Amino acid sequence: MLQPTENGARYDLASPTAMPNAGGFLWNRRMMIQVTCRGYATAQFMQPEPAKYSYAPNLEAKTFMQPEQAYYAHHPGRFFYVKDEETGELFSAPHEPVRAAPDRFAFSVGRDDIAWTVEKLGIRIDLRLGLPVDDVAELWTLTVTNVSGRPRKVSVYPYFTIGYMSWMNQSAEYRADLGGIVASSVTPYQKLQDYFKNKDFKDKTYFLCETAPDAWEANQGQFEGEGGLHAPDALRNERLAGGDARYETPVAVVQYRLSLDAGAAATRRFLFGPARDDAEIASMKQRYLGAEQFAAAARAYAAYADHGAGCLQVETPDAEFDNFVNRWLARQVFYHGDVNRLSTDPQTRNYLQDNMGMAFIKPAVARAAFLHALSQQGANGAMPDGILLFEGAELKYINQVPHTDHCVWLPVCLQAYLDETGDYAVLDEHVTGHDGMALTAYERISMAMDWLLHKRDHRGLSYIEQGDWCDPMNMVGYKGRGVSGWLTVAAAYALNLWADVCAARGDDWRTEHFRAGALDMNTAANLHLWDGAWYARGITDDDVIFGVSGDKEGRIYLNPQSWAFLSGAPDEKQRATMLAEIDGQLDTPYGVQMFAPPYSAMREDVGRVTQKHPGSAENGAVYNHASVFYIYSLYTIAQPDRAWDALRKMIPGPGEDDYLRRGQLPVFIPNYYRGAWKEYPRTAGRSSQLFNTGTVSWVYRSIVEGLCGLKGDAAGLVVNPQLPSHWPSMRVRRMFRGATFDVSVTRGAVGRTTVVCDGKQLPEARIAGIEAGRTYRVEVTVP
Ligand code: CEZ
Repeated sequence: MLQPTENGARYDLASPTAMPNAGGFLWNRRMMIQVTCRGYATAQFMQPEPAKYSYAPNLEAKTFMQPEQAYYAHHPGRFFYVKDEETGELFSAPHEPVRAAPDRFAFSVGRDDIAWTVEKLGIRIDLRLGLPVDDVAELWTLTVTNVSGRPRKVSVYPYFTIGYMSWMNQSAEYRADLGGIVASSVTPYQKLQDYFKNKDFKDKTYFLCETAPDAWEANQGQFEGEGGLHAPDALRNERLAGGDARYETPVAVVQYRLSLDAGAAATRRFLFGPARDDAEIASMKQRYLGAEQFAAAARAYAAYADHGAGCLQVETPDAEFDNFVNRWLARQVFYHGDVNRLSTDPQTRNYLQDNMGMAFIKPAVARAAFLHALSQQGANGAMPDGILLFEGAELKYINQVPHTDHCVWLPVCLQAYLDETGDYAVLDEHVTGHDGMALTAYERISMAMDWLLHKRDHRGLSYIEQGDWCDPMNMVGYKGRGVSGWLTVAAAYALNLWADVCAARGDDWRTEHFRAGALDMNTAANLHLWDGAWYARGITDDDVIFGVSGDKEGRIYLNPQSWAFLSGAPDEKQRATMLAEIDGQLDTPYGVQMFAPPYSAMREDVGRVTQKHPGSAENGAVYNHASVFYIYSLYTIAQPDRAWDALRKMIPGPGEDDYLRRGQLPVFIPNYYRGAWKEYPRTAGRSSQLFNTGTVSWVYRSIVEGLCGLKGDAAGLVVNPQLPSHWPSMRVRRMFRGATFDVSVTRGAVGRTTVVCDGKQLPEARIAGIEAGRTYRVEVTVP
């Protein structure tokens, strides 16, 4: 049903019904498209805020990307109807809207394209979607092949949703001069100032055909008639009627009437996208629409995607895992770091973590991002809720809700960059902040650490206000008194990391100051939050401790435990009970739940998180971001087996049962899998299908630093692989500071990790004096 092809470079799904919501995504700097195996598509482009060119049939609310999107008959899609002219039989590729059972089906997701092969009625349809690197457009290739062994007459009708563009003005018509259907609209607005903002918008949607069609229809209602989308009236006629849309819902449908000898094939190319005016449409056509142009765009896109290759290739006893890490993981990390989830005001913590991932892919981008984030710091050291990326961008959605954790991510994420590059000079860069002061990055992050120290209550615990890492935990502290257990230990971890940086600079005063602060917070956590076997999640405005053994729901949360491992709050005995409780209460076959049991009803002193459906998102899902914090923390306390177990569960497969349950191809990590494993076993494990997630940068980091144990420090590469105990060996190719390390790790009768580098045994498990351009052969023996 599902298998890797082209040596793992693609994944092919052989059924349109087994995993109906499974899809793939493509992006470039200006746009993103997610397409399902059945042909539904969600696309957006930046102008500079996210906008659409293929709309739903009703007015869509503007919002951020949602998990578990529901698809419905008129959901935007890219469909190709095929009609046998002799019998009138109909099917559509990829699968919607006709839903005829195919004789053969392959949905194939690649790094640079998404493709289908669908066979029915002796006709084979091959489809391929690619994107240009620097423009907003979909490049579609359709090939129709007669595989029936006799001459055939068929009509093929590409159907591209344009949808409800505007309540002010929308229309569409066939434009022979441009060679396709062009829909026009006016982005609806009411405020005068929006006129000036919107007037250069790309309010047209074009569908251009390389080969002039035999007929067309631009009016959705006319096309569909009484038959419905699965059997549209228009397809009963010999030819489409050539209609237009005049303040009616536009669509782009064209017809090719093909006579194909046995074995013969016909290829058609299309360009679909938004434009401001006819001139832009004409120039897009010239730039992209043609066999050579498509080939050139594909080469350019491949070169772009090559930039996201990352710094690691692994060969372990688990081939599917290797394939995911080597082919897909870095791609998803690169997506986040390169386009910031196609938002103009990424949440500060997301921006910093996504760029933490970029430290392994394009460190210069990460560096610039850290400095850019610091330029928006407030005079009191606080970081804003979102980082504005463009002139005129505004804080929207969740960024208008005060969260208290943003400062934490500065040292945490920067550490990965420093370890990867050794570029401590970044700390001496001067950054002019919103406060107008030109301070060094070092001074700014120190200010942020002081802000964390300051924002604490009389017990020394961190205030939460309307949320911390957990966005919807909005009512623990809205009256100004509630505190976050997670943030308290997370801040302690951040302070400890920063104290190390201060120490390396010989800044004794700050080193002492921040170390003492971290110790104070860890002590406060142990005094006020330790519940006997694990740490509480927080204490509410009304002084109710929660995330504790006395709670029926939300009894144990993962984040306070993971970050306590990182902060060093628990002693060995505490660590042992915490791990046992996590195993017993949070672990599931699909990963480790963010907390358990999920809330079944609103808790007004915890907030919106308790209103989400139990087992979805932050309400007790296997929320992969939380789960990977745990994995990362496990590597820091030498728990390789637990870490591996949770890490492996993050990737769908390898068994067919697991794929079906998750409903997702192993080409990305989603933001969550349904939890509530005990309460709602039927839906447990189901993927959210949302590929925007802070998870992936941490997965990459956990694999580089933890599993492979090849982490940089100021002057070299520290070697400490942490294989799960059932692995006898693994190989790693690691690119680091311009050099390449071919590392083979084997288990042996040694007391501690030993390293032989280019034939010489090293005195410690650390490679120093690295020369860029060189390839090192490294043999590591682990106990
Ligand atoms: O967004 C993520 C945030 O982008 O939720 C994480 C948070 O740490 C990330 O920064 C945990 O809360 O507001 C909501 O209820 C949503 O659930 C968002 O918080 C959530 C969505 O998954 C965004 O795609």
